[in-house]
Amino acid sequence: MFAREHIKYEPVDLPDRANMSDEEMRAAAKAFYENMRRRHTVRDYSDRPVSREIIEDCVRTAGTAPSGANHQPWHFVAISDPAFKKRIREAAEEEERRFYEGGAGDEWLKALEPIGTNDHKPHLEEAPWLIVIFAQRWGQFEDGTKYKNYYVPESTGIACGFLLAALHQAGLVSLTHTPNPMKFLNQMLSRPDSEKPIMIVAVGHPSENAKVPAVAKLKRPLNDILTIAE
Ligand code: IYR
Repeated sequence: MFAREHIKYEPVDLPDRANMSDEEMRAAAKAFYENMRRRHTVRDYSDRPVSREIIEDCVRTAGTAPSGANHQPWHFVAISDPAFKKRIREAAEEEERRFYEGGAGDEWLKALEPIGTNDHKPHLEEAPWLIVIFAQRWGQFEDGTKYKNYYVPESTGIACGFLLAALHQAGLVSLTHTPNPMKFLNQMLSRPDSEKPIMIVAVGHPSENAKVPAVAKLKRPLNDILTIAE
């Protein structure tokens, strides 16, 4: 944790080295791609429960993400309590009704058509876990004095990416949900005003008839997303 006693630079030997051959590296890069391209954003959940221990390990992984000045400007709230999930669903659906009834604007609604989303969010109750990620705009030393955080959107974005990869690696499916606006989550989850809710990640197992939008599987080809200068 960022603390006053850790403010001075102290180099230590790099603790972990991969030490892989070029061939092993090629195989590992391919295997990871083959694994990650099988990650799907899923809205239909079964009632199979997920142990808290798995969620804790996935959040541990998220917490290893790099961050501005290593301040780790994030907090995760993991919810399995059905009453809590119901309240979150109700509040999120209220925001989403305004969004889908026109608040989003025509262009945004058109962009969402192929994804098939609407203001109906049963997955917020059906998924066994919801993980809410908060970004911390500033932190506090033990004596209550404040310090600023840096690159907060980038840092929390990377941590969310790690979380989604960890959940997939654990054999789970997830859905990133961003009700708009999300401020209600501060009050509902008793988080301070210094924190901004970034997203809700629904987590669980897919239902037997789970569907995904066909367009979600179209990924831009490498030559479209990568330029090489060598
Ligand atoms: N927050 C809304 C709308 C939404 C927006 C985007 I951009 C998406 O990729 C998907 C949904 C919702 O969750 O329905």
